[in-house]
Amino acid sequence: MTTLQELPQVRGVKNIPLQEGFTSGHRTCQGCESALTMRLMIKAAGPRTIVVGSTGCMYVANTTYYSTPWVVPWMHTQLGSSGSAATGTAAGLASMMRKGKMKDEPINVIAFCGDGGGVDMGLAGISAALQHDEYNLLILCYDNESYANTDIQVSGSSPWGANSTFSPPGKVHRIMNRRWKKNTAPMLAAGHPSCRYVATACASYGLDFTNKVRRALTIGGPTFIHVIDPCPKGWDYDPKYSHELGMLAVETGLWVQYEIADGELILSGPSRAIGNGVRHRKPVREYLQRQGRFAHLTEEDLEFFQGRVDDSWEKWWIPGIVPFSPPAGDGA
Ligand SMILES: Cc1ncc(C[n+]2csc(CCOP(=O)(O)OP(=O)(O)O)c2C)c(N)n1
Ligand code: SF4
Ligand SMILES: [Mg+2]
Repeated sequence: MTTLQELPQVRGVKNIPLQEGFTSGHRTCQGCESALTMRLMIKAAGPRTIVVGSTGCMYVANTTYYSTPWVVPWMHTQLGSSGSAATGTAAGLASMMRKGKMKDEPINVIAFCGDGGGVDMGLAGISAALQHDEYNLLILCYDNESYANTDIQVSGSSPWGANSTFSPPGKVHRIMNRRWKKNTAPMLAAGHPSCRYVATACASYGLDFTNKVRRALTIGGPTFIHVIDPCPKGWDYDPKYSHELGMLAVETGLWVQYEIADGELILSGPSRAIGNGVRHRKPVREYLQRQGRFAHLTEEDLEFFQGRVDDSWEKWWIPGIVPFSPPAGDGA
């Protein structure tokens, strides 16, 4: 295993590093939260970092010919291969250092993927990467809840009822996407017992996200962070509201922020306050009705949606996170 960098936790937003690793030169849409996720991710990691990115908006819009915002080594990888690219990069570095072909120094390896690339297509590769506990790496899934780059197709991470180019509401069927969003982070945490760190975050809570990236990069072994990214184009709202929508996703209890470090689950930000009962969840409609992709939802649909979120907080074994029931007592 290669050595790890020292990346202390950042105390206070004013102490987030000023040095940029993701600068001008990208062509993401105005208000693209995924671009902010990239910017904060690399600020947290610092310059001695290799970033590998799978196909999607954060590849295509960031690597227009002869122009890129990345000022760290960056490589594109195939849509479903963030996991294998991360393992390969970490293994390559370890081998070169072992053979004395490059200086033995701590270098962060981060592979990012979209929800299409990670939650759907590349899930097997991510699973394999999380089992290779001899390599230090972070896989970051930026979730804009669609295959955005190819014009907003529904993914396994798209919310129930969302209008997309593959799930347009029609006269016969108003709700075309009837699948509930895949519960990716807990699935990966539960399924990979030797993975030391899995977290969820949102760039609207920049300090929380920054510190999660740093924890992931310093704990050792393969790690995973799932970030929700409001996308003005796919979610259909004025770009100036990305930050607010990210906050609303958390404040309504729809997106739960937590980290699972060495088997210990810790809620963070508003999710912690909600979990501790010191803060009420905002009604989900306050989030849904701000987005054109839900404009066709009826009152009944909104109540259904709210009911599912309520269930996740009131009936799940671990509120908002684990949907099983605890084992029944043996009656003894
Ligand atoms: C194997 C493969 N199938 C399809 C594509 C076409 N494609 C390019 S980007 C993309 C969307 C990826 O969606 P996601 O991973 O969610 O990233 P986003 O575009 O939303 O940022 C698709 C389907 C591809 N590049 N490779
Ligand atoms: S489509 Fe969405 S994710 Fe893609 S660049 Fe635009 S805002 Fe960002
Ligand atoms: Mg996507």
